[in-house]
Amino acid sequence: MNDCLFCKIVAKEIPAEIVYETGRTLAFRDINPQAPTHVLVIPKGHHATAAVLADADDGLADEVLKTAHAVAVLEGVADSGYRVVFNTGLGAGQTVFHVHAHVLGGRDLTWPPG
Ligand code: IU
Repeated sequence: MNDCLFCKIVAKEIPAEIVYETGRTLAFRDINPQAPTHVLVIPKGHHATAAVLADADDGLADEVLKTAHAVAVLEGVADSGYRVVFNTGLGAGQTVFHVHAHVLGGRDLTWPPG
């Protein structure tokens, strides 16, 4: 049995507010938003981290990035500026091990991140 939370969102076993979808990616609102726009973009297939996704070498990482940009356009933050973040590994704060890009925007974003 697959206990991955985000796989369950893909399977519609757990509800999420989906904002955009392609054949191989899904974008839904983060339940604990850190900015007016905070959307998570995932590949529908399970890959634990951005590193694993990068190694998959099948164009899926491209598709995730294109979906992130499409979300920024849909959310109206593409022109003002937005951030795409992959927390990768425990030390970087990754808590859900189904790779996801955080798309953040709608407010001034400071640098460096915490
Ligand atoms: P992280 O990069 O792995 O730390 O991000 C996980 C995100 O998943 C975090 O921002 C959570 O608020 C978010 N999230 C969610 O949107 N829905 C959930 O059911 C759970 C976590 I658990």
